[in-house]
This record gives sequence, C-alpha cells and structure tokens, in this order.
Amino acid sequence: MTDIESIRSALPQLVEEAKRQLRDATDLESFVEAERALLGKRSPLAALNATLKDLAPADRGKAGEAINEARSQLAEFAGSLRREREAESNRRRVDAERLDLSEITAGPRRAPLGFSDNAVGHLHLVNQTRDELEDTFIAMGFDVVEGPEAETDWYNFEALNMPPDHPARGMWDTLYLRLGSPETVLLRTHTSPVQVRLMESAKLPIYAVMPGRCYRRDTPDARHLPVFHQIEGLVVDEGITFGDMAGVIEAFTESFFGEGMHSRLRPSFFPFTEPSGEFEVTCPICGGGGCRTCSGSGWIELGGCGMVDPNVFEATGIDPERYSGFAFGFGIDRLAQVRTSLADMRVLLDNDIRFLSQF
Ligand code: FA5
Repeated sequence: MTDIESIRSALPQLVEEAKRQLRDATDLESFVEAERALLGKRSPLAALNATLKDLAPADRGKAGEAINEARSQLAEFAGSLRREREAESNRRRVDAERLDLSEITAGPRRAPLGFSDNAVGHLHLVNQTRDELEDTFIAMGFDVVEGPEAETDWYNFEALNMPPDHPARGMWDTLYLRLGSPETVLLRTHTSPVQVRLMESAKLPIYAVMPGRCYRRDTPDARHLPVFHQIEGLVVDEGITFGDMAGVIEAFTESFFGEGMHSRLRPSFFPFTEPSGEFEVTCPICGGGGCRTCSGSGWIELGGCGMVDPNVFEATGIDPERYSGFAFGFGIDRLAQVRTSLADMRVLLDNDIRFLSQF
C-alpha cells in the first residue's frame, strides 16, 4: 500500500473492524488485550503509519493526518467502552466479595424460666431508649461519641470551669476512686467530661452526642439512681447562637416525641455554660393538658443546656473569638421513666423479668 488513496480507503474498514473486536471483548481482561492489539505499537494502524515513508513526500502529511484522526476516533470509542467494562468488572467484584453478615443462630433461643418457649430476650428499656435517642440525633446529622466512665478531676470538673474548692462542685455528689493522689480519679458524675475530650481532640466543627453511664452518691429514690445514664450534646462551629440551640432542642423534641410536642427553656446555672438553661418538653403523658406526672403544668423538665463558656474553650485550646457553641445533657433513665409513666425509677434496676418483658 503505497499511495494516499489506498490508505484513505482502507481506514474506515480498519476502524470498523477494530470497533467490532473491542465490542466482542466483553470482559475487562480481554478488552484490555484487544485495546493494546488495536491501538498499540503492533496494531494495524501503526503498521499503516509505517508505510508513510514510502509515499510521495507531498502526500505524507495528509496521509499521516488521516491515520491520526482514525486513531483518535478509535481511541475515544475504546475509552468509553473501557469505562463500561471497568464499572461492570467492579460490580462483579463487589458482588463476589460481599460478606453475609446475617446472624447465624445455633438453634432456638431459650425462653426465661417460667415463660413460654417463644418468649425471647430483648434490650433493656434504658438501652432501647438510648438507641432511639442515638438514631434521632444521627438522623439530625450528629456523630455519636463515647468516653471513659472513670475520669480525672480535670475532665469532670476543672476543664469545665470548676477549679478545686469551687462551690459548684457540690452540685454533684462524687464517688472518688482509690487511684493516684486522693480525689484525683473519680466515677464521672455526668457525661460533660466527654465534651472536653472531644473539644481537645476533634477537628472543628463538632456536632456530636455522647451517651453513657454516670455515677453519683445519690440515695436511690423514685427519681434518683446512684448509677444512671445521660446523653450529652455538643455543637461547636463559627457563628453558633442561642437561637441555634433552641432550634436544635425543638427539632429533637418533635422528632423524638412526635408531632405536636414542643420544648421551652428556663434560666438556670451550670459553671460550664453561660448563659445556662433547663429545657422542658411537653409532658408526654398528658400531651400538655396537665396531669399528676407533670404536676399539672403540662411540661416535664428533661435536662440542662447552655452556650459553651469561653473558659471551657480556653481550657481545651479552642479560640473563643472565632468559635461559639452550645451543649445540653439529660437523663436517659429519667426520660424512659417519664415516657412509660413509671412511678418509681428503681424498678429499672430490679431485673424483674415481669417488668422488663413489658417493653
Ligand atoms: C448535668 O449533669 C449537666 N452536666 C447537664 C448539662 C450538660 C448542662 C451540658 C449544660 C450543658 P444535672 O445534674 O442537672 O446536669 O443532670 C442532668 C440530668 O441527669 C437530670 O435532669 C436528670 O434527668 C439526670 N439525673 C441526674 N441525677 C440523676 C440520678 N441520680 N438518677 C437518675 N437521673 C439523674
């Protein structure tokens, strides 16, 4: 093939044949091989290119252009087909590697003594409530973070704007552990120390909730347990206002308790937030009409909240000039108690299966 016309007339057929071969290569491996054979150094197009030197010098440029154009057309076709083949191959690989994580049970689960054979165990009411709270906050875009139950004085008090001998420490009857120097390690009295850990270590902004067990030297009664659960919320970002806090608490209330349920804030005091508030929600028992549970007010106090105090930002290395934030915390057991109208919280720890199996 030595003249330009025969090169020009050979090209369309050569491209068509190459496309057919590429289409026929249905799996990625054979496709890559075909692509190399049709577009690489030993391809028919490269062979055609090699004949350019035999042409009359005036024709070489034009013939070269025609070959290059055919080559780029084929390369474009091959590129889009390769992407399809790669996607298909990925899909097949993912399908082949998919793990079956469904539970394998080694036989029927045993029912508790005295219960019919089909009665099986389930999560405790408090854990069910905790899961529901986590789901609600996750749906609102919050992360879930945990911290240790044995804490140091720094995290539980000092970083939270309560230096040694600060009278506000008296708000929490603390259980100290015999570890290190006296009164330096304790069982956390609230989940607020997890806030401090998060602010110290996390990248900003922070939108997180921190559920967990807390301990206080409280005598057990109808509304107190020495071991109970709280969930803490923390938001730190630029330009966060008190209005954002009220909005998040209201959105949570509607999402968790259902439509028609609202929240309201009352002034209060916590050393680590300024200003601080208590937040109340529509009584879930009477829907706000007034009943014995809410002492006729239509509202139930759920927990504390407020704007993060600049001293806490400073203790955790966050620039209070640039960032602001809010925190809130409330009792999970107390919430479970209110929602299920339990007169006495102590039943939550009795492990009486007749009580537990109701939920
Ligand atoms: C605190 O513990 C603050 N850390 C809450 C907070 C977080 C305020 C972030 C501001 C910003 P308080 O001591 O009020 O606050 O406890 C909060 C909730 O924990 C109470 O409303 C109650 O629901 C629950 N709670 C407290 N003590 C007990 C107890 N002994 N048994 C059961 N629930 C309790």
